[in-house]
Amino acid sequence: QQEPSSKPKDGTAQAGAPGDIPQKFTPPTAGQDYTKRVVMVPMRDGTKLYTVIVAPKGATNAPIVLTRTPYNAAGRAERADSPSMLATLPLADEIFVKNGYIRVYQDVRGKYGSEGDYVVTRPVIGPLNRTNVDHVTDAYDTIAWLVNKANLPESNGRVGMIGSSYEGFTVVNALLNPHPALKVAAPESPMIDGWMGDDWFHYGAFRLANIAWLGSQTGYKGPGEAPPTGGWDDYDNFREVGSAGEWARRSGYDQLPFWQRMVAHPSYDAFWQGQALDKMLAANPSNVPTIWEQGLWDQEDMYGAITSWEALKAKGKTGNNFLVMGPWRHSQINRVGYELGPFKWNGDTAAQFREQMVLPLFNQYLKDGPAVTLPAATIYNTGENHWDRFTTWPLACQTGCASPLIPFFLGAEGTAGFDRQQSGADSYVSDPAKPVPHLPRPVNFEDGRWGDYLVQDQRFADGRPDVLTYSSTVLTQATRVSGAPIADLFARTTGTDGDFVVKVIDQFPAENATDPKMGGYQLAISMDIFRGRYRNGVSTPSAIPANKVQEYKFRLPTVNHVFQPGHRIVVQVQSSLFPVYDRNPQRYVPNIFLAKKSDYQKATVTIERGGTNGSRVWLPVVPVDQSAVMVR
Ligand code: PG9
Repeated sequence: QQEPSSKPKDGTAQAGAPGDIPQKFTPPTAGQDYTKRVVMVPMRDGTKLYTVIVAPKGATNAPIVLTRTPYNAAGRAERADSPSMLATLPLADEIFVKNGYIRVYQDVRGKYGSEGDYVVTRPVIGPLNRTNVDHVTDAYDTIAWLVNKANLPESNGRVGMIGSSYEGFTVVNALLNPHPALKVAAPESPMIDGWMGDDWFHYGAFRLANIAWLGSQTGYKGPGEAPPTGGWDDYDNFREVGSAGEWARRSGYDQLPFWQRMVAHPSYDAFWQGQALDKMLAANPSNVPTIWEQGLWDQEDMYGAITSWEALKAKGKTGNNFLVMGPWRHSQINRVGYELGPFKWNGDTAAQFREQMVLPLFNQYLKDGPAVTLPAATIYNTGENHWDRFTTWPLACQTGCASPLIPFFLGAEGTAGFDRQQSGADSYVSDPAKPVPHLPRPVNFEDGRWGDYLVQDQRFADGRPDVLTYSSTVLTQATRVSGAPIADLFARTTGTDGDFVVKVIDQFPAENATDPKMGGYQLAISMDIFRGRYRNGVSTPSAIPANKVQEYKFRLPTVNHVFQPGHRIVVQVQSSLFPVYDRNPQRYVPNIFLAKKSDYQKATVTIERGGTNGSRVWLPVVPVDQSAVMVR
């Protein structure tokens, strides 16, 4: 009889033989056109941050583009598992790959592969951050490490930063004390002021839409899911539960420190003021050439890029401070930009931004490319469907612009116009049990409509008994608006608190022979919400005196639009926009997060019109021909 051999000649497995998984498996990378390495970059406090460096194979003297993210650096640096750097990195990086850049993604401290503790949009060192590290120091230390030839011999020692939303927030932090090697920056829809108009509140109205983010993002260090919401219709889900605080309690968000901080700071107090990055930039303006990007229909961060650009401009930063606003939803800038909802644009506007604006600027400062002549503001003209390139912006504003804002008055029987209207008033009952939805129901935040909700045809709301619609006559001439409208309502309510939503709408001609379903479309070109308790100051909430006329004045998102002949200018007013925003109980309570079901009450809201205190929207109306302030 033969002894069993541990080395069978036919290759079949034998008892006691090693398994099919070798100690080490290294697929050849010879065909790969890049190298990818993961390094733990040390910060000044000893914390190491997980950093993915993707470099073209054989690169020398190459510039670096850095993104600091809470969204998984490893995942951000891998669109596809491919030997090609172009396919490996995200679509928005194609401009950099084609131009020989080194691309770096880093996890912010405490998330995914990075050490340390995670603090949501960590405030800068100071009263709100008693440690000796923040995103300013982490960006500084990272850049110092990257430009050290011993660490990254392929680099030319120059760094640009880019990123959208939270990643834009980290770019702006780096500008507060830029490392000398940071030569150019592109904050895209950055989170700048979480209370005034970016992710958490708009003028004090809390954004229920973002609450799930907290669960997935701060419930776990790595990937996580928000707690389940229940039924399909988020309108019902949120309505049945009551306040945002009760929703948080039932879903477990009340265990999360950032949620607890939010509940402790419902007003614009030192907590929010102390982390408003536009104010910090104004106090400490950066000299780094910066291109600010903002979507004109950004459903998440609609506020901060333009206010930051304005803050720097006010400090004399002109030749190196550029604003770009395109016809985009949130972060669409990193994807394709041919269309939004039913609207088709003049080509891939997002690619145009990346290829014709970002790349030349980055090439200039990171590669000694030709000097770029970017205009001060490049803003898509959403009425004429093309880019406008302005040497100055805005064209009309309250003070200091070539043109003043012009009042557009609400009138009788649903009319509106630039002439002062006869005195009168219109009332509606705002019922928290039946809030006005932000989209036709059922509303589900995961159904794919969230990103386009701001371009939704507003006729679904027009005609509701709790929505007032005021229309101009049919325009016989084109009317251009270029700047930020200001809503200015004079209203009384039977309640002691209340919200005001104002929409500026372009209503299309009733008949459209080419695309019949677009006939009569109501496109909101600007809309926002204001919580009435803040009418006397955003940090000083107070009960509204019932049945007394009060003024509610607030800036609306920036527009650059031409209303065409045959269209109408329309304004809508309502008192809820749900469930994007939580409902106002309409009875004054100290903290709406903690409102009880019994606090919610119907209120009759009356909008005053005509006379000296007639409700109006101040529109940035300017002549249509602006060629004198445009570059081609
Ligand atoms: N808008 C998202 C966000 C930023 C900052 C805080 C919370 C959420 C984002 O897209 O990153």
